Amino acid sequence: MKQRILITSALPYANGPIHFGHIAGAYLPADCYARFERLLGKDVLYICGSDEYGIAITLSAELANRTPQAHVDFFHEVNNDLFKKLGISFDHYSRTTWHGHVEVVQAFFNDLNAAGYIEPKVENHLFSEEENRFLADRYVIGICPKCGYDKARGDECSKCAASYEATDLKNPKSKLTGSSLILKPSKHWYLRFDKFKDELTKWIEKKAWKENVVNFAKEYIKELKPRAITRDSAWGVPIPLKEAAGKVFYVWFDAPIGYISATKEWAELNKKPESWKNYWLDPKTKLVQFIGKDNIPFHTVFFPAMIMGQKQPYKLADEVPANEFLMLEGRQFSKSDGWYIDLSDFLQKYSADQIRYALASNAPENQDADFTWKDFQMRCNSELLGKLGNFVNRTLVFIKNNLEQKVPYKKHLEEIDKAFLLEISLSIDAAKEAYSHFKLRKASQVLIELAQKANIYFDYKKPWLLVKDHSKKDELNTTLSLCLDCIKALSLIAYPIIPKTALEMYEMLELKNFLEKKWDEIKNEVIVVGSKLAEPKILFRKIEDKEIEEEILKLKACKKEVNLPTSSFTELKNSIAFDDFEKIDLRVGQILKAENVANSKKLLKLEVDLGFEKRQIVSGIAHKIKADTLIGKKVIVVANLKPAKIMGIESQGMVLAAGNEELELPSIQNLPAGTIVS
Ligand code: B3M
Ligand code: ZN
Repeated sequence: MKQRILITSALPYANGPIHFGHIAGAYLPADCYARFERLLGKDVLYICGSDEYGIAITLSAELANRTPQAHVDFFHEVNNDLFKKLGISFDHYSRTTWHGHVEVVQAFFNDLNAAGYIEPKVENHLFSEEENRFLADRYVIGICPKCGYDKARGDECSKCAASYEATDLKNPKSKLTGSSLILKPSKHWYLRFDKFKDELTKWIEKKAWKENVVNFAKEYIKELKPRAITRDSAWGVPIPLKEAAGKVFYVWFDAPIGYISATKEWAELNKKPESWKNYWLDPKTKLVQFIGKDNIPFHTVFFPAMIMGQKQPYKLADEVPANEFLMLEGRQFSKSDGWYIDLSDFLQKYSADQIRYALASNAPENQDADFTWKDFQMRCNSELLGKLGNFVNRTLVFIKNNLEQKVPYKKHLEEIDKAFLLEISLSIDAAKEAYSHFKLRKASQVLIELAQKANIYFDYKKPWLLVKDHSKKDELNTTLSLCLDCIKALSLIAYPIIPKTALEMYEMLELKNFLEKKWDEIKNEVIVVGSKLAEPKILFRKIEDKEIEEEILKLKACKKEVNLPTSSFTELKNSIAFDDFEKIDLRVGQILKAENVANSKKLLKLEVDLGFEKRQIVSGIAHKIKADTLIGKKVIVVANLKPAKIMGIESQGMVLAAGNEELELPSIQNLPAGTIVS
């Protein structure tokens, strides 16, 4: 029987259009993997859908002046359409507002409850008497308990970056109406994640996943606490308890169950309502869950724990290939700051395959990556067009002009021909290996290197000279025959990443039914000598400098500069004596290394040279500055701060920085590390 592979991509919130960052993180890698495994002849089911509940949705809907339903209806379509245009080959794209989702979520809760994993607890929450509802932290603003900033958000302060509970804010107000809030007790249901600690630890122990994924999960498991899985809201899956009227499940409880309900919907639409069980209940199925790094704890800890508490033997993830983040020209994508690229606009000017290749070849697999317009242009022009497109075109045009457009024959193979054939075969195997381990950078590299080697072979053989010498007819035919074999190999290797182009290449060889064949079949397929080839087509268009310059200007023009109104300057703290200041030992430090802390949008782990010793410093600036721009910089370090642990990582000091939305590090460039700053 065919091996079954169930592939999922994180369910994107239906509150805005997806951007390159999402695509590079969870959709393109999953799609390439799904296409690859289908080519191997596996029974692949690739499932996704919109995440439509939760505070992120209701708040965004209220700000857009729409009902949550109208809001998710709108963005579900927007994203579904973008995925189609990008060629993401979901077998089903569902949504968590699908009616069948409720039953699955409630059954999960009932099982956990019956097994003693759920506990209710009454606590004070912020309540708006004017709106007659409890407000989740994202709905609340107030005075920061730490720095006094008066427009601090309910969960964190955008000025001093403090993080706290909404109930800690001074003078909390509703973000939408400005009404004052009171504390009111409310009952919520907690899932005892702590009870799964041992089982989770044993399970994760055996996983050979990416290091950052395993480490992050392990850290998380160490400090597992009960967590509230219910919210006061009218938008969500209702709790199946009488006393929980007016409450719904927390979105991170219902969303991962969405993978299962989406599969059920797929099965129903296929008129085989029980067939979802082949994927979710059969231990032989391989479950591969593609996500961005910010979703790691939910997929490696919370959802697995929820499954462990079920009576049904649902599959736990076999692979969680989480990716790091993709930045845009050195900064995080942010629609609200105007720092983003409109995807539907983009897809009118550039092809899906161009962006798929650009993102795959620069995939944020082991560290954050940066999308820049210049890099995009380089990859499209010099790699796709200059290497791949050029080789395919010169070969086919040559055969058209000189060999009546017919497939040439092979005669005697010289050493160089044999070497080229071996290269083709090894490249196919290397690509197979790369795809099976989710390595898109590697697969892209194999593709372009093979195209480059093919160009070198073509140039070395000089068919334009061979054609002039009748005694070289066999060599001419052999050379071009090998070039056609190479085009076929390139189409096979390219298919998962640039499927449309790959099929065009394959069909230009007048070969048919690529999608009905398997990887090895295509690898070994013989192109029939003497058969007529199809018309050569241009595969890629050149992207002009002018276009790229315009894109860069447009991006910079959209960027919103954030200036703080004078009224929001924080009051000065009480004066201190000079002696107090003298206690702080400030030194020049040179940053040697800077890397993002797995699973944190904000934290950077720095290695700083203080002249007399090296320090590890964890700094909450990752969301505002790119790690590699810091390397080599000399900054000011509080060198005698007591070491502290931040997300389990020891920080031995502090780097001075100033910033709100933008961030700057005061620096001293001409003095050696270790110099005293006073
Ligand atoms: N919607 C968060 C996100 O888009 C969330 C993922 C759900 S996966 C079950 O990053
Ligand atoms: Zn603050």
